[in-house]
Amino acid sequence: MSYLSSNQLKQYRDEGFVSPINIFSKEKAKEIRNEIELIENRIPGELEKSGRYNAHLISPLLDEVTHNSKILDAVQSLIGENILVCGTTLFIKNPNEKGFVSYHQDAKYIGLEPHNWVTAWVAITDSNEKNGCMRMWSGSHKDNLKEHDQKFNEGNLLTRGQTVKNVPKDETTPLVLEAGQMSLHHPTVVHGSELNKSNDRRIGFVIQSYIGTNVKQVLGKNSVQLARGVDKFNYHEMIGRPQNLLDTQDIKLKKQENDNLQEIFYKGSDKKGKF
Ligand SMILES: O=C(O)CCC(=O)C(=O)O
Repeated sequence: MSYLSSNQLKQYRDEGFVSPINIFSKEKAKEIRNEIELIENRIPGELEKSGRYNAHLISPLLDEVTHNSKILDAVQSLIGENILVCGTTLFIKNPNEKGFVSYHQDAKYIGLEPHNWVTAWVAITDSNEKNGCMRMWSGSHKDNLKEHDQKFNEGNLLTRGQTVKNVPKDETTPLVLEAGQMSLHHPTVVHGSELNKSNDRRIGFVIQSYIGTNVKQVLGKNSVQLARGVDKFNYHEMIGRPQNLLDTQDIKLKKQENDNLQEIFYKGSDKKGKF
């Protein structure tokens, strides 16, 4: 069992995140990395641009992570026992590419209300200051939603290049993780990440997000999987879990879900970015 301790709960309440939490071994992380790279090799482009979303629908190993009971115990400590998965994102930063994530709040354009949800960032490779780990503006989750500039800027791995102004970057906390560890962060905590200056890839598999069954999608349609408990609200369509790697029907489902996500992420914007 890995329900959060009272210290971890206090960290989440005070700072807006909990980290690090051990989930699986480095060997398992390597196996998962191999599956991701096998998909990239077998179907070039499948995990790029808006294909980076919902890879758990085509990969049994990423599905296994998404439904991992240690992760769900920790998540249950924060949002209760009835838990849905409404999506996942692969945040991959290759060496020599100019990828970064501007400081933002997840809740700004994601349409999930109320904020009874949490995001799990699972390290598939080590993630540290050299390769551009996430950095958190501690305590910023207490202030509700902030204004975001929409920059659509080069190298920005966010849909709209959404950016919160005046973030005290020198005071942000780096979330250093070893492969197989995770962090959990609050819907309104301001966070971002810098360039990967190492010689290897930095891969984060992000369950974005685990939502309580009482959470609605107010900007569009988000299908879900039941991760734990029961769903008495029935706000969302339920979808299945992959049995095999790269099943043709699963690839179609992923594409459909990702098209729906585009509608949500770019709602009200006359411009679209590459994700
Ligand atoms: O992977 C990163 O560097 C940023 C990810 C992020 O913004 C998130 O998981 O909400």
